[in-house]
Amino acid sequence: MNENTRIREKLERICCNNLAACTDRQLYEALLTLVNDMAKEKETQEGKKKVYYISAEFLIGKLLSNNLINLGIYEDVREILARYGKDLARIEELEPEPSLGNGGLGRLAACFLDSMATLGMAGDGIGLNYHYGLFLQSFADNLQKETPNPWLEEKSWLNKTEVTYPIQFGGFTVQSRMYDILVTGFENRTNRLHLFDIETVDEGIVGEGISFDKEDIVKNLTLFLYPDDSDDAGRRLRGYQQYFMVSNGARLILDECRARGSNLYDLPEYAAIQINDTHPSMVIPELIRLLMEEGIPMDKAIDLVSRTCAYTNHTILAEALEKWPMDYLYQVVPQLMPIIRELDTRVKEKFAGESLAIIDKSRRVHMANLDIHYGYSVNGVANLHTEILKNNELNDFYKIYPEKFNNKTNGITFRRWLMHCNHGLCGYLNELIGTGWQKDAGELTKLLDYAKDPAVLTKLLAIKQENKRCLADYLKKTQGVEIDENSIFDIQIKRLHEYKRQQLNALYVIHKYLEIKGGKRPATPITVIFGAKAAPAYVIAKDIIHLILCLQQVINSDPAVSPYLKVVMVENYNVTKAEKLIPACDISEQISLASKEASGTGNMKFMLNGAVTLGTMDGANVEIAELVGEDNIYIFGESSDTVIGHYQKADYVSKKYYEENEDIQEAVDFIISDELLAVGKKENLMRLHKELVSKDWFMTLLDYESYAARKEEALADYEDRLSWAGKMLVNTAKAGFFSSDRTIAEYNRDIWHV
Ligand code: 26Q
Repeated sequence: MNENTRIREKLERICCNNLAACTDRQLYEALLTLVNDMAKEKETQEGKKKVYYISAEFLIGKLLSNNLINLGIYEDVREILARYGKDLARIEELEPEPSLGNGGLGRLAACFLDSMATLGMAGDGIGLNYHYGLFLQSFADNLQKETPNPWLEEKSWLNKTEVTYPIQFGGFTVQSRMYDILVTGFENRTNRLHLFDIETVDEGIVGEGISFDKEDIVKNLTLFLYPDDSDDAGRRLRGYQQYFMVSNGARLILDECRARGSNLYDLPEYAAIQINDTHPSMVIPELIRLLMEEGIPMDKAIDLVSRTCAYTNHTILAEALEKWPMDYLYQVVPQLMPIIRELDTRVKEKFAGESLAIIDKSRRVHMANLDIHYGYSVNGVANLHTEILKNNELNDFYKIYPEKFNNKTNGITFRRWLMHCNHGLCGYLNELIGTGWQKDAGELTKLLDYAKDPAVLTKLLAIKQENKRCLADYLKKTQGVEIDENSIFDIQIKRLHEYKRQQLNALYVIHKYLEIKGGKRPATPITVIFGAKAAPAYVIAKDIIHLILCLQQVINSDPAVSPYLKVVMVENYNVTKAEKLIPACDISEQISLASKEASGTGNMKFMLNGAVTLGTMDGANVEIAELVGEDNIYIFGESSDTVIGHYQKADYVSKKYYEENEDIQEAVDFIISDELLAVGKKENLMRLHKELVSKDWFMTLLDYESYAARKEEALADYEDRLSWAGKMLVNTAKAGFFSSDRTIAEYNRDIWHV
């Protein structure tokens, strides 16, 4: 019996031998069962050691299609369904997206799970089962509105387990339960993502928008994923969430290690725990506490934990480095405080510097410092980022623990970010260079043999064109906006943050608008697409969204301009939308202020799909630039050294740039022009204008001139389509380095050793 027949019979059995009569919903649920059954067959016997990737976020996105691909049955299933007149793509649309992450850090965790399973490593994820993922974003009156984003259904990817633990907080105890999502590797083993929850969560306490009673921990503990910049009232809840996550995780890890034969004194031989930013850092004192409960002396417990835990840093933004006030911790997790104090005392006995302390003079616990002292590895997520950590932010630590520091440049899974999202390009690559690249991404360089082949270049352009047509259709269908599929698609999609500088892009849009109104039309029309959510409490970020939405309204309804320039702000940007946007992109905007974007991973996804980067020498852009060479990327802006110098000397004055450059002044002042005020809110636009002219902490105006000049160059180069296609080809060909399979192999080689 061949594979296709076997799968058809299985699916028929699940559908009670009536596949033909099934609705799409029934088929979706049947496919959940099929995938789960087949995935379970690949849960192989474990070796001794296992990786535990603990993270407050796993931005997994929809799973159906990826699981079918990884199990090697995508084509079979599509074809079987088609025989019955069913459309797999339509069925996929029924799947709700689990948005269990804010952005890069959460998506990275999801890519890593895919790669660990694909490489055949025993590596599980540990996190929380948020009932509502990152808020749903809608636009009204050119403003962002937030509503809850449910994803749990009667039948979902979650498998309820029998694992439960009593988790003690200051003053009360809750009973947890573990739910598992199976993680399929590409033609390899299955691992698990363990998500902990409590049964008392009450979705009924949600009020207006995404508001809810933040004090009622028993009802709200896993209700919401925390957006990254929230109000003070929610901080304590975040503390409860973090402890709940790590206490469950620590117990599970110890139970599993014992079951695999550990006597706990050999813990580092059985587990490697990767701490994804500081959100899970309480796992260190919690593990020490649990080991001591087992009768292990404190010195030994500290030693064991310090050889088991490793820490990844994802940011140098001071406001994102977690510092917990001791008073909070005494309230939330009093049982950890004696341990944290002892860990701090030991540090203070050994090292004098205040910057190295775990507990500072304001009685705040520095979670990163805890990780660095009591973990065995500290890694940054791109070369430049790691160098900045070593030489600047964490220099005092680097001096005492040079051997702990290492770099692991981020990566992305090519299963989702090429095979699943770009069937056209994937199919053509298979034809041209074979399928070896799917297992060994380095083989994409075989494409370089065709760098000057007009037939290949023409085909790449045709694939891009088709993806642009699909995106135009999708945006028409979902948002009612019409865009010209023959225009240049210039895309910036990522969280809204001042350091990522969506405002810089918006200023250029204004400049272009005024230029076109003045009679200077671009050779090819331009469509500037944004997608971004702003943290609900981040005022300026929301003002920037307001500006973009106002520009969209003014520009798109101006008949003299809109044939040549359009602005689209995609509503509710998420993983599913990224999968449609990225394959259709011509110009990838990666324009953060140098030194601020630790790595970026969207930059890699665009590159892989044949977009050309317009970016600063920041994060992984630096490595992209080295790989593709200067002819195949548009770099602009001041270097990280210069920027860091400005911060150190506090000598950046945005007003100077505003006053001395007419283009800048004209664009900035347009924010508070009559035209924009007619469609926007005076308060928001005035505030943003003032911010740019009198503060501009992330130095937007510093780089405006070089940004505009570089973008003009890219737009001009686009006119020579074959030469542009050559750049596309080189970008795809050199993207192999950014496979998360490579990243995970490096983590294993240097840190985990499983
Ligand atoms: C911290 C304190 C209190 C509340 C929330 C937070 C918080 C939440 C989320 C802090 C940071 C985050 C997320 C950070 C993040 O996504 N960082 C990104 O990580 C990517 C993967 O390494 C990098 O590519 C990006 O450059 C980095 O910005």
